[in-house]
Amino acid sequence: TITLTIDGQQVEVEQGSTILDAAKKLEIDIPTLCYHPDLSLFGSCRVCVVENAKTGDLLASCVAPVADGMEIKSHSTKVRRARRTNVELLLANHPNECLTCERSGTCELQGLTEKLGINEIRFEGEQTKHPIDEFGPSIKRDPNKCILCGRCVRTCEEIQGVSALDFTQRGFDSVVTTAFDLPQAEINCANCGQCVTVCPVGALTEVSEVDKVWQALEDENQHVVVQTAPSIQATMGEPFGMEPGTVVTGKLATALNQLGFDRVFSTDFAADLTIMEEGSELLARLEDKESNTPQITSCCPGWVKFCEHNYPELLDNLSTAKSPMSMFSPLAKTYYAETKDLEAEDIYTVSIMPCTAKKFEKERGELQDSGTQDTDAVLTTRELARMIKEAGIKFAELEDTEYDRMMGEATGAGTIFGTTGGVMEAALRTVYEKLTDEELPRLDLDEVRGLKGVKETAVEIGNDTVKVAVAHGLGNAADLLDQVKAGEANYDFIEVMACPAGCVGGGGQPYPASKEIKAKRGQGLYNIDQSDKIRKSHENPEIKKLYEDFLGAPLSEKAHHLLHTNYQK
Ligand code: HC1
Ligand code: SF4
Ligand code: SF4
Repeated sequence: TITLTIDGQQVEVEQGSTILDAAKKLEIDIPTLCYHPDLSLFGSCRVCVVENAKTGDLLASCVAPVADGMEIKSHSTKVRRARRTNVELLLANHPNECLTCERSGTCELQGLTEKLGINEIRFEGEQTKHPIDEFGPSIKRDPNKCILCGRCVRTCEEIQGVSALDFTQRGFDSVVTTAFDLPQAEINCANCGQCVTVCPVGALTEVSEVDKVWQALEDENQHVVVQTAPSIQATMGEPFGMEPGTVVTGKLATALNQLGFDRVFSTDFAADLTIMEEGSELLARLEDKESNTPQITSCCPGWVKFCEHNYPELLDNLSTAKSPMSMFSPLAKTYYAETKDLEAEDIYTVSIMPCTAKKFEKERGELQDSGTQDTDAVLTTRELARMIKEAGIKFAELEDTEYDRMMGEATGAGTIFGTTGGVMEAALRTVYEKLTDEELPRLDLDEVRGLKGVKETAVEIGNDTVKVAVAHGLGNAADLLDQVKAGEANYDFIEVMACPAGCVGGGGQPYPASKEIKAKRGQGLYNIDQSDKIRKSHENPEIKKLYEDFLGAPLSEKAHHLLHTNYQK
């Protein structure tokens, strides 16, 4: 170990640690900007500089290694001046749009300006001007706000293995952009929004659909039906100051009613339906030795797009079941519409998702099985929070109410879809009971829980052993699928979620989102499951009724028409 002092306090750390690591151990707060704990070290912004007391040198603490006997000052005059200068230089080339920027209040650059006591910018110069990319349905990129921290570039490359973004090498004009400067919608981008979640400023945001939804809510000719994704129940409290993982299901229902939605339904209900269809498909594949296994989940649009680009040969392995969101919407416009004597066109479907890729999913040409576009608008968790704030609703103080009946009943199985491993666990609960006609002895499948990149287990079902694997984060998924392709791994069923930790870590979730925060959100969903009376999809009474009254049976012709899809090679 190495011993050094910071601000006169002695600390011991492992060799190879950085000064920033040592400061963290002493709970000394050093400001950072380009640094991110999940990414490789970069050391470009020099906001984290500290002073070597013996030499007077300034060191970027996020990259500078510790040395025995080192004496560091974390907030000397020299340090504070350098930090201010570095941030002022960023501000000099940053548009003065804080008042109207969607990151106002969560922007790290704004936070630093306040923290470092910067109240003037001493440098004045020309500002770079780049075109804004807002051509796709999911992600808006404003290079003028980019501060070149490279967190998005590193996330897309190191975590997602996509490498859709990079720096151009043109000095003052240097900027983060896509290959050939193409709109993000025209490249291999998976729309996962992980770049958005790490952007410290407003350079990367979702494409907002808030105005569209306000309009629909005010239109008396539209019957507006909303569905909320599983993970939202454990994250929606965060923008209102509540602890990550706090369960706010009842408050969500109240808030959505107050906003004026005509029916408040749940994507968890449709997640149960996905399990019925996808589980039946798996049973069929397991029985037919000729069929393509492993079966791979298809509910994550980021993953589906990644698969279309990078693993077209595995598309036949994807479950043909649509995602819960995209099963829900055509049912809202047919099954539910019939009970109200409404046509599909009279119904406007909104889904509240933790996800930027769902905005892309809803635009897919094949998802029009109700006769119109099935899902009309997708709002991220953050966008719904903005609407709730704008409406003056005090979310944290709301009373709990219930979701509406018919498509609002959620089981614990549907709820855990929102965290990595949840789809697998939910599926096995149902597949086990369908295959054996016996009650599953242990519901919690701990082997597929937690944040390990790739998880695997084998489950004894009757006389069969079903081998399963779970990957979250596209980089981890690629590692797993390369093994499958090379014949080195042999699974029956694989769950893939594009975002690290699954939807609780989605690109549309509240800022900030560390690993610890994502783990708490996931635990929130497991807590809901644990306390639910019904924890298996096939026991959801509203799902049973849907099959009795409308669909017939899983994989029936009607189910195929409304609930299954195909993929683009
Ligand atoms: Fe998800 Fe899903 S879990 S994909 O992450 O299968 O977005 O939460 O709604 O559709 O149910 C997202 C979450 C969500 C779908 C479900
Ligand atoms: Fe990369 Fe995902 Fe961002 Fe696209 S949305 S640039 S794939 S991190
Ligand atoms: Fe969206 Fe969830 Fe997939 Fe992330 S893991 S892209 S939030 S569906």
